[in-house]
Amino acid sequence: MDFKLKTNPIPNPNDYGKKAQIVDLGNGSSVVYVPKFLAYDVSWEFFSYLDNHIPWTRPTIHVFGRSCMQPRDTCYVASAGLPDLIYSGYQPRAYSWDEFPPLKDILDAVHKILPGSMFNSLLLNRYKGGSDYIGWHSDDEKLYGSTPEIASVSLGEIRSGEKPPLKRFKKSRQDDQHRFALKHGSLLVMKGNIQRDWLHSVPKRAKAETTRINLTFRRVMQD
Ligand SMILES: O=C(O)CCC(=O)C(=O)O
Repeated sequence: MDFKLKTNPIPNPNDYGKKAQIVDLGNGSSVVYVPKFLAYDVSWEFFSYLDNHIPWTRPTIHVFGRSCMQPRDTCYVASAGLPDLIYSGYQPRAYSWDEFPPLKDILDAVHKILPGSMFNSLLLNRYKGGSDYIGWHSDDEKLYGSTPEIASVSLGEIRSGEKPPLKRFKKSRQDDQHRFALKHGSLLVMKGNIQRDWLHSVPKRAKAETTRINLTFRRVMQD
């Protein structure tokens, strides 16, 4: 019987057809960043559609035994028949892809650049200014399996005079952190063991005034 190694989990930048940055975080975790995933003008069209048509809500969540308002707007879209998503004691209503056709166009583009991915759910986040944020966390819900691939598309103006919004990855020590500037129209993919071994966050930014929208595509496992 012959054996061969499975495909190396660290991808090749050429596979993405566009300029990609690939960061190997070790132990089977990696991040792929494609700064110009969607064209600039098209990205603004998507931004404007989503800003105006998505039924954004700002739910109450429960974290560390306390109730608080989630510090960003959110909406959940998923294919029919999937197990419910519940996070921080909150179960979002699952909207259908058919209600927001442009989301299907973005999903198609994501599937094209990530062959083999079969995303069936999407969490949308809208950060209306610098005090909106998401704290350190990992997307380690059982729903997504043990090594989920998660594709994150960012839309929104890069604030003038400021650094762009950041996604940070942290393991345990302060010096073991990676920081990514998430540009308008960019794609960031989290792969392998990253949800098991790393945390990520989008921190507050004191002077930020403009809105940023982020879409995270995930695959919910079915029995
Ligand atoms: O806005 C982002 O880039 C991150 C969103 C995120 O981490 C999440 O929804 O779990």
